[in-house]
Amino acid sequence: MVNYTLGDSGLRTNHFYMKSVSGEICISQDLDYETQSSFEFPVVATDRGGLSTTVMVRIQVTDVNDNEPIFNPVEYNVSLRDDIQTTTPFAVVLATDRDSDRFGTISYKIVSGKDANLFRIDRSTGELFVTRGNFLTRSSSYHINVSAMDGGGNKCSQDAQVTINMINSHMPIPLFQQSTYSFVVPEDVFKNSVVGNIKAVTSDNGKSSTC
Ligand SMILES: [Ca+2]
Ligand SMILES: [Ca+2]
Repeated sequence: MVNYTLGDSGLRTNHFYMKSVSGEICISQDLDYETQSSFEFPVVATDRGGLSTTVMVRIQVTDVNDNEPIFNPVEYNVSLRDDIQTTTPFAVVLATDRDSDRFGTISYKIVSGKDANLFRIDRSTGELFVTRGNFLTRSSSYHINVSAMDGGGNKCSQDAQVTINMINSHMPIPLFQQSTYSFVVPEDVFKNSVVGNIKAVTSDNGKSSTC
């Protein structure tokens, strides 16, 4: 007769227990691939005489599609010049999904909105485009909803809402002086301290001014 027990690190996982007579390893706590995808621990077999031997057991958890895509942010407010090209993305929506591989691969789709046919979306990148050149504005703003679905068919429970505000291409718009800004800040900085300064420039009547 042999008695089976979990070794030290096996006891620490709390996810498994051992049936001491049969040698069956059983689940004692919910598994979550996204938190821990594999376990490794020793199992000790001891005979009646007190002699024992140890073997390492490795358990691989496989992923299931238990997460849906989530938009972050859910609301987008973008400005669109009426001279935008059909090949230039004017905004990007972003959803994430904690699952791996195809269960976490997202495809985007415009699902509703007045005048939704004026816009298209790259289903894999989430980039938004206009569907025709010389984008003549009949309205000062548009609203579309975008849905996200993963490769296993799970849909986001909340669609992204995109508000598109039209800008006359003849009107100057402010431009940042740099395309990116990086700042370094110590972790013990006091509240209300200035982290950095960003500046945009606009051109009014041919003159430049900061704003
Ligand atoms: Ca998923
Ligand atoms: Ca999963």
